[in-house]
Amino acid sequence: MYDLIGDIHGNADELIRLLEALGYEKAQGVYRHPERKVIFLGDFIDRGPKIREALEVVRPMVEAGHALAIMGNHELNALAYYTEDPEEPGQYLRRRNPKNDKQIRKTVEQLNPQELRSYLEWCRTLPLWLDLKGLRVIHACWDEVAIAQIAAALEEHGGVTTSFLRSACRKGNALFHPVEVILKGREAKLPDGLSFHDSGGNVRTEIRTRWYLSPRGQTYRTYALHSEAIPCDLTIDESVIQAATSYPTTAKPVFFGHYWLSDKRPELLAENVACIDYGQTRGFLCGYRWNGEQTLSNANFVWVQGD
Ligand SMILES: [Mn+2]
Repeated sequence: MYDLIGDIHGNADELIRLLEALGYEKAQGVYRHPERKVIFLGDFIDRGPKIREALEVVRPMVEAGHALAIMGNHELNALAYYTEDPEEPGQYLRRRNPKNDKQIRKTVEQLNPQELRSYLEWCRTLPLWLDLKGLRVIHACWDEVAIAQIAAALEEHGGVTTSFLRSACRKGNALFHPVEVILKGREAKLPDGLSFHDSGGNVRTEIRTRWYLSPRGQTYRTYALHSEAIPCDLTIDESVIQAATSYPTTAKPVFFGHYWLSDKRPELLAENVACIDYGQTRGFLCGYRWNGEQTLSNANFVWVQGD
């Protein structure tokens, strides 16, 4: 059975405390449990103070078979940031600009070039989702159409190659939208003229949606994952409804991270939908102890709080 662990972002101390709280012990340099495995939900790097130490826990667990891991948007971004665009020599698939430089800065500061290279090659091998017996795991959004497109492309490109990354990183290319959806979630534009400030202080005109729900009959505020910030009680526009999908209540449970649902006690989003990313920059790291149940339970969240 599996223990799911949300976005670590270089918070190795919290990771070790959470593993220990879940009964994992270090032996021959690798955390392990006699009966269980971890599934890491991606976003291991950037932001936090102990990125190397976090990777030194996660990667050996995966390589020794004590854990599975999927890719987060920060891993894909890092790969693209260091992959030169074959069509535009001297340019990288992820643009070098102040915003993108800032996102990866802590990782670049904390890892030496050899470590970074080795880590990126490992990242390239990570799956973008897992569809296992009894559960599904993805970084941000389970979307059948996007997943089918990406699966076909992985086959065609032979994995997360430079050509795959190029298609995923350039607006207008075939993989841009599907990869955005699964790694960053679905968004919906607010009615004209409306905007809000996100938790980072950025002005936003799009909401991050509760993609697992049907938007029919909802307002922008109720359909948003971070609803407290949304200044709009208008009913969701028909164009958003037409483009939306939802996650069937009868489908296998799905686990994801990414959303940084801070300031509250971890809580299921639906009986078969669990986000386990709760604002770890303040030292909060969340997990879910899964024992095969198809109806998830709030009692199975496990978390540690930083100092
Ligand atoms: Mn993320």
